[in-house]
Amino acid sequence: PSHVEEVKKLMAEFAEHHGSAGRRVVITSGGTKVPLESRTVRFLDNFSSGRRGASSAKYFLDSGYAVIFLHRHRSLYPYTRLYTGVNLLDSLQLVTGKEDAGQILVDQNALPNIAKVLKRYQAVKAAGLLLPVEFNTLSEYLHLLKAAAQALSSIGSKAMFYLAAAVSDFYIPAYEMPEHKIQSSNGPLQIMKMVPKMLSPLVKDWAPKAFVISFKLETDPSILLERAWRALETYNHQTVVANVLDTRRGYVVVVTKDTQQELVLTDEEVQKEVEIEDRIVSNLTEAHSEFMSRQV
Ligand code: 9Z3
Repeated sequence: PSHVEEVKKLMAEFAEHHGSAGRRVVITSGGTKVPLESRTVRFLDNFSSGRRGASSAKYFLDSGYAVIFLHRHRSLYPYTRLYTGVNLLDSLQLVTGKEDAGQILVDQNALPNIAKVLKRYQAVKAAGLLLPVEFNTLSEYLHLLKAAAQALSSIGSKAMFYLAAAVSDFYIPAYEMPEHKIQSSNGPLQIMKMVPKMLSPLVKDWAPKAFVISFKLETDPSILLERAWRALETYNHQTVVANVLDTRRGYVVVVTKDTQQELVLTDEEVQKEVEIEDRIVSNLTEAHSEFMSRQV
């Protein structure tokens, strides 16, 4: 991607700025886009609103982690995600009196908890604890993930990778990609290749000491755990968080080689707007502590 060099610099600064003491997490979030033509009219997209990643970022920040937030352009973003349903202009009012001219009033009923959220957001920003990096395409995602892993390689086991982005399994290699819009008169499309799995080089080469968590998404619950185990066996990383599309907001299974733990929200918790990411993040930060203590 054209901005990869610039992003590498920011990531290196981010890694240095926080010294070797603190823990960092790279959160990936949102779906990747795979173009079908180099002058793209059509593309294949993976579903993800980005809520899992954006919400988790907040809980990691609350737990003292610094966060690289590698997310799909325009997917949900930490803190501001709480106001995505709000029309910003409807919640502002221009003061027209002579002395106050130019001032703007905020309707705090339209933006619930805005003062508290703004305070936290500004503190996180001022301390440089959140580095947002955007991707659109699968290829951008892969290059930027590699860059993040390399930037954090110096902090070893203090780095966590929380791979919640929905990543395409299929792509078209650049050398096979047509330049112009594919014509339907040429018949059905049979052009996709399998994406080489980036989890292998991430675990083996780019960040061999880091604590790595991947997410497994299925729509058929009966194959979920078997797929999670297979991923752990294939890639040899620490944890898979398994979820089913329809129930992902209230139920996940945290799977390791020797354990599997269900995290479930009760109806009462859902009503109180408890978020499952709160549970996932506290489970994983604890596991990360244990992982770090075993490395020394
Ligand atoms: C997930 O499973 C995430 O939990 C969701 C979150 C994408 C379901 P939302 O963003 O949804 O809150 O709307 N992410 C991983 C999906 C994925 O592509 N996993 C790959 C796979 O299942 C492995 S890396 O093969």
